[in-house]
This record gives sequence, C-alpha cells and structure tokens, in this order.
Amino acid sequence: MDMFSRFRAVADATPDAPFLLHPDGTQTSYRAALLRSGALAAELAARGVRRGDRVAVQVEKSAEALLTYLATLRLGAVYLPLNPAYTADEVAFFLADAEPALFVCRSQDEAAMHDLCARLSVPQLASLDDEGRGSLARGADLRREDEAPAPVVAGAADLAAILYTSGTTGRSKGAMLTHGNLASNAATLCALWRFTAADRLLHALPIFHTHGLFVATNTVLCAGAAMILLPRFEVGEVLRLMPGASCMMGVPTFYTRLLASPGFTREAAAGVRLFISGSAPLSPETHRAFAQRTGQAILERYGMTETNMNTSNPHDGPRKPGSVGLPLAEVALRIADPESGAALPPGEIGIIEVKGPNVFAGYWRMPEKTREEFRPDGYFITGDLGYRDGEGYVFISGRAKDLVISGGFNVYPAEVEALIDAIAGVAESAVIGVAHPDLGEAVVAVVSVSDATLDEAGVLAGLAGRLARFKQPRRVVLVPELPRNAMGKVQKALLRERYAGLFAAPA
Ligand code: MLC
Ligand code: AMP
Repeated sequence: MDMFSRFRAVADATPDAPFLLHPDGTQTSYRAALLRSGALAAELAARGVRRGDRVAVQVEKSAEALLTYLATLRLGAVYLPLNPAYTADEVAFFLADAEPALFVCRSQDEAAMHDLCARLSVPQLASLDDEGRGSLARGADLRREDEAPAPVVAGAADLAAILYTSGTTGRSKGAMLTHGNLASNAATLCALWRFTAADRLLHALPIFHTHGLFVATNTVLCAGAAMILLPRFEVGEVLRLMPGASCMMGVPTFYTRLLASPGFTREAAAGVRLFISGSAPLSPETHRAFAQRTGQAILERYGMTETNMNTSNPHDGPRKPGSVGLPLAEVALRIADPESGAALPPGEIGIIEVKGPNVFAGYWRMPEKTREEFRPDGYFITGDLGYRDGEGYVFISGRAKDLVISGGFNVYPAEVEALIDAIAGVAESAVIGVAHPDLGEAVVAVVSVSDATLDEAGVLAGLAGRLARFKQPRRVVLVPELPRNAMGKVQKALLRERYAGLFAAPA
C-alpha cells in the first residue's frame, strides 16, 4: 500500500488518534491532518499540479510542510524537498533540472525566487514561512472540504519523490524514489523496530532528507503512531520533550550532544524504548558511553538516499557497537571485489552492493549515470566499503566515494574544490574530511595560492553566498603545494593523516 493510502487508512480507522504532537502541547489528529492535507492538495491542484508533476519545496520544517508532502502524494505528484541552506545558485540548478510545476519557497525568499522562476520557466510559485503560514497555506485555508481531489492510487513503480544527492563529479543527481521503494522500506522498518500505534517518535531531524522524511515519517505512518515534531535539534528542547517520547531517531551528532549535557541522565532516557542512529558512523565509543549513561544500546542502521535503509541492528538480538547490523529482510547485500564485482567471503573488505524493492529507480534524466552504478545482475554499487563478520553483521570501514559526512549532511569535495579553484589567487585545492568532536567529520580545504596576499578569510569570503554554509570549510589550511603521487594525483589520504588532529581538544 502506498504511503498516502496508508495515511488515509489510519485516518479512517482511528480518526482521533494523534499524528503530530507539537512542542506547545497541542496536537493534530489523523483526521485533522488528512483534512488539512486534502485542502493543501486542492490548492496544489488549483495551481496546476497534476499526476507526475514535480513539486519542489525549500522551506523550514513545519507541520504544514510535512502535510504538503502528503498532499503531493495524494495527487500522484512527485515531492522534491530542498535543504533551506542551499543558496539561490544551488536552487537554480535543481529547478532547471527537475522542471517542477510548482516551487514552494520560504516567504522571505518569494520576491527573489519570483525572478528565478520566471527565468527558468517554473510556472507557479507559492510560499510557506517558518510557522507554516504563507501563500500556500492561505490558499489552502480557502478550499472547501469537498474540493479535496480524489486520491490517485499509485502503482509501486510510480515516482513518489526525487531527492538530489551531490555527485563525486560535482554535478547533483536526482534520485528517483518510487511508491514501492517507500512502502516496502516503511513496512519492513515498522515491523523490525516494533512500532505500534502507541509509539511517540521524537522527531528533530530535517524533513528534506531520507532520514527525517522517509525513515521517521513513513515508519510512524505505517504504525499509525504519533511524532513530536520539533523544528530542529536543540538539546534543551529535546530533553524537555523526551519524557513524552517512546522512540527517537537521530544522526550521531544528536547523541554526542545529548551525552555532553549533564541533563541527559538514565532517568531522562528511561521512558524511551528505542534510540536509533544513522546517516553517519556512530563510533563504538559513543555507543558505549550511551549504554553506560542510560543502560540502553543505541540501534544503528545504515542506508542512503538511493536505497532507503539497507541494514539494521536487531531489535531483540545483540546490537554490536561499530556495526550497522544485518541486511533487512527484503534486501540482498553482498560485499564485492571493487574491480570484478565478485562476492567476497566474511572478514574481507570490499564494496557494499545491494538489491531489493528498496533500491531507487535511477537518476532523473541520467540513464548513463544510473547504468554506471549498477552491476549487470541488478546490484546497486553503494560506494561504501565494508565487511561482514561470521554472524553476518555488516561493518562499514570506509568509503570508495570521495565524500565527507558532516553532522549527517553529505558534502562532495569536488563541488567545493571547483568553487575554491575559481577564486582569483588560488592555484589549487583539495577538500577533505577531518575528525570533528561534534560533527563527526568537518570539511577542511587545503589550498595552495598563487597570490601570497590571499589568506584563510579571503578563501572563505570567496565562497560566501555561493555554497550552502554546511558545505563551506570549517578551516582553510594554506600550503606551498599539494602532495602528489607518482601519477600526479593529489594524495588525500596523506592530507587526512596530516590534519587528523586539527579539531582535537588541546591535551
Ligand atoms: C549546520 N551547520 C553545519 C551543519 N549543520 N555545518 C556543518 N555540518 C552540519 N551538519 C552550520 C550552519 O550553517 C551554521 O553556520 C552553524 O553550523 C550552526 O548552525 P545551526 O543551525 O545552529 O546548526 P545545528 O542546528 O546545531 O545543526 C547541526 C545538526 C544538523 C547536526 C543538528 O546539521 C542536523 O540536523 N543534521 C541532520 C542531518 C540529516 O538529517 N541527515 C540525514 C541525511 S539522509 P554559521 O557559520 O552560519 O553559524 C541519509 C541517509 C540515511 O544520510 O542513512 O539516513
Ligand atoms: P546520503 O547520500 O545522504 O543518503 O548518505 C548516504 C551515506 O551515508 C551512505 O552511503 C553512507 O556512506 C553513510 N551512512 C549512512 N548510514 C550510515 C551508518 N550507520 N554508518 C556509516 N555511514 C552511514
């Protein structure tokens, strides 16, 4: 059953059950959420959105934004969420590539985006502000209940969403997710993690990525459960609301920040039956420190935009520190030789490859790129390196793709390097990830300059406004020249080693 049908089925069966619990203590029932998303769907339809059309959305997190996702699914249209941190340059690329029928932006961006939409022939523009008001909401307010469009019954192969991921070549690719991808993963996770209608998920993740949008929201919908919807992760607010929660999902930074707070005690965590981590490696030290503080083992799982979730530690069996667990029931996973693709035995490190109903339908309008990432027998090449132990648990040991994961956000060095290299006075640059106590990894640029007056601040100033803040280097290190191997390739491994201690606490 597709996610909208699932949402409607829960609303029909248990209309008064809470779906959204707001930080101010108010709540939105399933019936109210279905009605409001119906009004939003009517407004989208009135603005010309039809089945198969893309609806691009770059807004702050709000209940209204989440209901816009469900409204888009109701129409059989394709949801395309964008990080509010993206600059106008970045957004321009996504709009030109995806050709949405409608772009929903933040209210404060509406004037600037109006010109951009006109230039890129995006036919319709609407807005939502931080509180979920704005022209889209106002339009929905005026819709009568009987104007809600009849829900489109989507087939498993129909597109539900496009999520852009940057590429190693620098150019972003739109990963096409089908209704079948989302529904199968949600049902599997709901059963595996024992979600029921009684669950209350503490939701502090952004809703423009797989983790907050699909893993969190769709699992809750599958169970008919509720979520405490926070606009962002903030330790004090999370601790205040934790007593009302039964589950929490987060990136590792959420857990290291909680552990750094004296208010996060065994008692504070006692009502939560399940803490789940993913999107970036959770260190065994954090896993152990968490267990020591709370008496609970964080459940770590592994996924990516293109595949949804692939593996998870068990709910009932051992949750091994440092491991991302076992392949999900419907996911075939193998560790393969990077060159030949031949399967490797337990203990040997290779590329993680996966196949199953969770794997995406390909990159939007990029059949060549799509083909490159699949083996002839249909396995998707994740670009993550790992091995399996004797019990089949998967351990991620590195990445074959040149990628930095900072606080759970992906940064592709090629994209940052291209912009740094274009700054006047820069000879060349190498962008690497360096261990960071808060973000896991932080972006660092190693730059050699041709103009000796160019300094760290100058390089950063050259990136301002051109690149989302989270992609900008936390440090720029100037060097006379970059180390190269005999082939002339920059030795990033050497640079990672050299600057490994850049963010270490002073001894
Ligand atoms: C914010 N900033 C970051 C950053 N987040 N910089 C580097 N890395 C990040 N992740 C910058 C801001 O631009 C700002 O810069 C400064 O840091 C402080 O901003 P903030 O808003 O106060 O940050 P904060 O709220 O503390 O955000 C940190 C965070 C957040 C970890 C809470 O990044 C977050 O929620 N991350 C979750 C990412 C996520 O959901 N990933 C899922 C991907 S899906 P300045 O200089 O302007 O002050 C996926 C698949 C899977 O990977 O398996 O799940
Ligand atoms: P994204 O493209 O944003 O979906 O990021 C997906 C990538 O995040 C994966 O390919 C992994 O490299 C990484 N990732 C996700 N979950 C984990 C995890 N539990 N441990 C280590 N890396 C992870």
